[in-house]
Amino acid sequence: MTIYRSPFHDTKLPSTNAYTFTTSNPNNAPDSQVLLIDALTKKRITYGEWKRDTRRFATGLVNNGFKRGDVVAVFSFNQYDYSIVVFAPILLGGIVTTVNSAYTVPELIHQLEDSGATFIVTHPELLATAVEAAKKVGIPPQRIYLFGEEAVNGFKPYSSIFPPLSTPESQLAQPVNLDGEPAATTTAVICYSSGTTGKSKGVELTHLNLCSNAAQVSPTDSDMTPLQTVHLAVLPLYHIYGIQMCMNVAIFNASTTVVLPKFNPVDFLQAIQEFKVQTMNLVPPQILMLVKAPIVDKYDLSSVRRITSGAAPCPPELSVALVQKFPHIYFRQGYGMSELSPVSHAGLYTSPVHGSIGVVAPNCEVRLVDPETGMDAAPGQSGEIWVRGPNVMKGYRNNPKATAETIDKDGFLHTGDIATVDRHGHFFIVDRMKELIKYKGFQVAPAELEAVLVANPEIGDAAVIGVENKAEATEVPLAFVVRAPGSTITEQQVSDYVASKVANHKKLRGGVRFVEIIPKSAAGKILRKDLRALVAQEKAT
Ligand code: 4UW
Repeated sequence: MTIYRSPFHDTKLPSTNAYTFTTSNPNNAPDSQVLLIDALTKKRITYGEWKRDTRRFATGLVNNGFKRGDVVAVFSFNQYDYSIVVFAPILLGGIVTTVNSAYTVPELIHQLEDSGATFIVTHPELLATAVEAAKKVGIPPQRIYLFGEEAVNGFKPYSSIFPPLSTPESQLAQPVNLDGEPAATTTAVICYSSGTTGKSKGVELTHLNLCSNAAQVSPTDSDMTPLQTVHLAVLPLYHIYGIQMCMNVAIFNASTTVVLPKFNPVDFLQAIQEFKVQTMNLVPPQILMLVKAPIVDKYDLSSVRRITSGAAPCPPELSVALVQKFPHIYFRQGYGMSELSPVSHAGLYTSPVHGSIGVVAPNCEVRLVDPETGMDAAPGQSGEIWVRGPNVMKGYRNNPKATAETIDKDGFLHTGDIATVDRHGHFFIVDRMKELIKYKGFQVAPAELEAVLVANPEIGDAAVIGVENKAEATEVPLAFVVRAPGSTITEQQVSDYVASKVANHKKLRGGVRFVEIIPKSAAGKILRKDLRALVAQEKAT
């Protein structure tokens, strides 16, 4: 059996409470250093204030009935103080589940129910959705708190449950001691992912998972510059890429993080220029914008030193164009998956290999396995990436079957991604065998859209696949639809129907095609590869 390992030495695994680890401050941020800046309002929070307010919120939660193991759902687009809300339950030995802010009521209900959330922190703009979903799952209104400083319709800011500022530190909640084994068994975060198949599932990540992955990424990060940088958090903080890179790792690395509530080119470029941003984690469509959009030339981006791309493939032509246009920028790709906390591979800024997702992260063991034979892929051939390491999730919440289908008895997690590796250990993703579609880095689960489609009485059967949209450097979902007998439903009606039921990023941007029959295997599984082949064939002719 061939196992690929990191060119870096294994790192010591920090088996402790993730709050304790993140604030252990190995990079010496003084309490007076600014930790967070709201890019739009310019409000700031220092390291000292962040630690104090995280403990004040934790204290407030306990005073309102929060117990160890309880779950807080955070349902918001980016807020500069988002990490305070995330780390308060974590320090108490509780759990945070971060929710996509575009979710509709049914999508939110699913996550609240499945995670077992009993508290919600949301934004006034999303309050109506949160209240409706909370009612359905029995979360009382007094356990719904808001970001911001204003009460809305009787719902109060989360800071309203803080004890007074004069409260002595000794009376604020302390991080629960999880040193050793408890860090490996105690869930800290549940993020939602469809994994390799089916609908969205709760990925349980432990304190050890989160701490380990930050420690694993660190050596690949620090190969060139000091860690303390001005970092831009433009990725959604509810996604694992944002949770780890823009919060956990950024705090651990003593960065100052500028937080952008939502991505739009003007605010993004303005924030880089104004705050002299040095490091950013991005997704490929944002790289495309930096390369192509004329507006970029109006801004001074000379402060930027490092850009990482991940969550979806970044074609080599795109990253080459980026570094040609901005020669002062070092670029690398990383590769991750919610179930891997998330990073298993990262490139090195100083020796970029365009098109590669990088080398194996320390403490990870990787196999490339031929999906047909279950044996090691022959040298030079592609295979499915299997990963074993301290960053592999505890499992899917309430779903031992899906867990067993994803993590084998030897502890390897089967990613569903197909890759090759060169003789220097650089990995290249060449295909995806799982069902997942990535729209601008956001997950779209075909099974979920298919369930929405077939719930419409005008639709007899349906299948969804991802197709490439080169102009936007992303995949988009395309639906194949069989009309129900007698139905005259149109493409537009199908698109509008789906758009009314799901979050914006799941819309059928790849279009709708009517077919007579959906190709299926004898076992009734949709033969997506046949549909993909059909699209490829049409493209070729
Ligand atoms: N190239 C091709 C890539 C790549 C990719 C991911 O939504 P999830 O579960 O998770 C993520 C996490 C991404 C991530 C986090 C932290 C980090 O540093 C980093 O590198 C910079 C990336 O996306 O989706 C997982 C799936 O997304 C695809 C792949 O199919 C994977 O299984 N994916 N990164 N560089 N595809």
